[in-house]
Amino acid sequence: MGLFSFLKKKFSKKPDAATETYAKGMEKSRAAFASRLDELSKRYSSVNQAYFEELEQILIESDVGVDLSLRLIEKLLDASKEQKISEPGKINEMLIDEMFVSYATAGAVIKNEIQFAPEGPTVLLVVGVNGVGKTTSIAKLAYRYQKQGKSVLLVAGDTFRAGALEQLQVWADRLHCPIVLGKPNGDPASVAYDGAKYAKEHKIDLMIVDTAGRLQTKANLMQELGKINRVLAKEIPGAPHESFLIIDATTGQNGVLQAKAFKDVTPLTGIVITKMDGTSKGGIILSIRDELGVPVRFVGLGEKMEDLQEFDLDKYLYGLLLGDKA
Ligand SMILES: Nc1nc2c(ncn2[C@@H]2O[C@H](COP(=O)(O)OP(=O)(O)OP(=O)(O)O)[C@@H](O)[C@H]2O)c(=O)[nH]1
Ligand SMILES: [Mg+2]
Repeated sequence: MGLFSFLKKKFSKKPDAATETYAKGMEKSRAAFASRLDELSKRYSSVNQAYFEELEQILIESDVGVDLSLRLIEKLLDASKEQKISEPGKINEMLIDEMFVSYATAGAVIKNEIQFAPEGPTVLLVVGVNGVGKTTSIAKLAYRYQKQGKSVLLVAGDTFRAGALEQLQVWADRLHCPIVLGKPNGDPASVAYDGAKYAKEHKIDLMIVDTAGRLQTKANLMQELGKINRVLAKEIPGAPHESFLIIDATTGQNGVLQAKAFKDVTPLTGIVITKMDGTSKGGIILSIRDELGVPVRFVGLGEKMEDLQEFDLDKYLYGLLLGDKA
């Protein structure tokens, strides 16, 4: 059974809340990708060179990435020749299957939920450039784990941007969770140190460290994050247990470049892609996985607390391809 029929079957019952969040958050991407695939297959009675060129265009414009797009098209060309398939609908189904395979086989398989340390506080470091949604994603993650019964501490390591401390404070108040603040323009590593002490003393389950998103040179970034990492590791064994890079889906391939730069300066255990609801280029998830091998752990599909969802490939493909049409 092809993936398309598999998805249709899997989601044929009334979708759960998480699936609906995907379907809604990916409306724009679906319009740009699935609708165009549909329209393309209706315009051609059988596939030819021009068909594959148009297909390639759709993939690239959906931010699947040039490399991956070319590889996918090549595979389809081969398969269509070998198996003598000329029906556009069949080729499109094969494309979806190949996209799934490319994701499933690139990089390590990992559970998306934060992996908690067997003992003591678990530390999550959150990094990314300005305005990508670090602070709001932190609030959403805090909310998620509080609901799972964990005690959460927020640590305001962004001492650089005016208003950043206050913004995190507002979230801490709303979520009723403790917060450790540094001084404006203070050393983020010393805030990380204070946070680690607090987390140990108060037996916190999850400590989330916000960092400054200023665009800086690689050397500065490496130095700053390196220092935070060292301080955390010294205070809490194995910390930071998780390091998430936040990427704004609306920045497209630029986000992929940011991810490469961050991966070079600090170890990453996962990626959170925000603002999926604001882009028509939902293919970015596939290209990030293809080019970095770092798993996408969570996806931001809207502004509400519940809109940060654990990444699920089936739900993602459902949102990208079917939505309300299942
Ligand atoms: N629609 C939508 N908006 C989002 C999402 N995630 C974050 N935002 C919005 O993006 C804007 C920036 O978010 P912040 O969390 O302040 O970003 P930041 O990375 O902490 O920014 P700096 O601290 O300036 O580096 C806010 O207006 C958020 O509401 C999402 O998944 N969907
Ligand atoms: Mg912030």
